[in-house]
Amino acid sequence: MSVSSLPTGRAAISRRRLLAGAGALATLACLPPAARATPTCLPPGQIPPKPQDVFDLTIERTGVHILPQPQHAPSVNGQVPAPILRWREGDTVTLNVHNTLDEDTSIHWHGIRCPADMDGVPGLSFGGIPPGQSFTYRFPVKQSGTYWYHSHSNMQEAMGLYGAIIIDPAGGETHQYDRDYVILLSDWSATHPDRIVHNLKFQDDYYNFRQRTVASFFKDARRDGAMAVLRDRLQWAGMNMAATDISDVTGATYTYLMNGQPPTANWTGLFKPGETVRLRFINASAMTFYDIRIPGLQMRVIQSDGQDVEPVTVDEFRIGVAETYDCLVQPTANQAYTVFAQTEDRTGYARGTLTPHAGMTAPIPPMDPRPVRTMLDMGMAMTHGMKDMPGPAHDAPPLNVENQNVAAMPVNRLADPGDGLRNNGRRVLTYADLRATRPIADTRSPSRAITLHLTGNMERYIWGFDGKKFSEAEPIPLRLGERVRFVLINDTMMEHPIHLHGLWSELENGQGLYNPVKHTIISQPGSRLSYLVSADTPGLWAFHCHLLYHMDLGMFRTVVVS
Ligand SMILES: [Cu+2]
Repeated sequence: MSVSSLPTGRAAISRRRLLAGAGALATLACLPPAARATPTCLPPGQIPPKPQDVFDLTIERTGVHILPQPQHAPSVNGQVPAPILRWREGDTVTLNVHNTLDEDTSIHWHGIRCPADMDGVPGLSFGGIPPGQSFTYRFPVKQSGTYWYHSHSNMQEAMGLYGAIIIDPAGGETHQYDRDYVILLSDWSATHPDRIVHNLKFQDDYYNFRQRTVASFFKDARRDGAMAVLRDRLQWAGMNMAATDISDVTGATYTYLMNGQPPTANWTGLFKPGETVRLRFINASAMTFYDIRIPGLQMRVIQSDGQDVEPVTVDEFRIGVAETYDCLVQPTANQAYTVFAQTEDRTGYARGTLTPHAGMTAPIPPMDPRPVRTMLDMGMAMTHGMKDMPGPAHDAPPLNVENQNVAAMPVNRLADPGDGLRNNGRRVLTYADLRATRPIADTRSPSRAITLHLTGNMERYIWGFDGKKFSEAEPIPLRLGERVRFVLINDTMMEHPIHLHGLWSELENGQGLYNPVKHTIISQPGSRLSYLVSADTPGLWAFHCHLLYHMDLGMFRTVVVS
């Protein structure tokens, strides 16, 4: 499809309004795939009626009208987000990916256990897909649940190249439900990702318009005492960090999308009162954590990262970039409900509606107060000032230009819902709640531990492991068949969603044989956590922070299983 074939200007906008009003299509990019057999273009969030095992996916530059101003984005079969792929456990899937862009591309199947040469990371798995060429991915599907896929080339993922994967379990679903929707969250900017990175390098709080003020000093002083507040402020000033710096990129430039639709377009899912609805939440953002709730409804969390967990009933949960959570909800009243996904920094939200009647809406709740980072996030919760700081652990990386802080007292934060979610009067999911429904397969103890510090210099916008960028670091070698413990110590003030390709990460959250199995694990600021990995698939695997700009600026390693 050529961009010039798309309606533009006023005609496009009025058509967009019509389509949005009908709740039919997210973007103008979503046109019927004329000559293509698969996959068909469904309304956003709608899961294809049947699983398939052969797909033709054409990556092309497409005009999209998510914002008032028209943009171009890399798309799959003309769709942003890319079409939902529905597979069946036990099938061998074939995915023919055609590149019509003028640059290399790739597709990575996030959370899918496949041979390393099918993983889709240029430079590790294969050479990438050059312009005008095709690549066929083929692998057996050995798992079920909710996953997603995205480009691993350049900044294509940040610009819209992502989509959902739903895999039907071979033995049938564990839970009964009447309706099934994907709720894919993402962040969208009119500014090119390279320009955003440039701006962050120029000034780390470029997108942070909410620095604390003199007025807030006196407000805090009345509450906590002037000396305590002054000491706290001086500490932050001495560290060249802002306690309000929650997200690097904010609502100042981002519009937050639900199934490709901005809050004004209001993605809508229908239900009949009394029905059970499955919602498959996927965070396909480049840089944004969301806190999700549906005022008036409780959510039964049944899966995390595609894996069944013992159901946990909650009012709210946080979803890190690249994580997935599946929930069941049972709306009984003949009323609409707002699916509310406020960003962690409270600078915006994605929003949609579950309703028995198209066009019915529910109130949008006000956003919660923004979180403020504390000494807990510095890994110094027990100390009273920088001077009293105990010496860093002996394995900690040195303080230098690439490492601004050392968490002297990193703590276990798995039972902590996270900054901005504590004591808010709602039952909020934590990692400590996650308990697998099946015991882990490999019961051996780990033979060794690999400790990694998550490090950075916020001011210079440098990120890494152990104070080293990817370009300076050696790969992490694992022996095929060995079982190791990864220990992550977060020396930075930010959450990092850490993703290991190709292998499972069994989070050690105290559930023993029933520890949850994940592909992406949030490391909270100032925290220490660990997970076990069985190195059961050979090859070169990417291991990185899934905040795209952190990955791009150094928080990336290669894991070699041989
Ligand atoms: Cu990160």
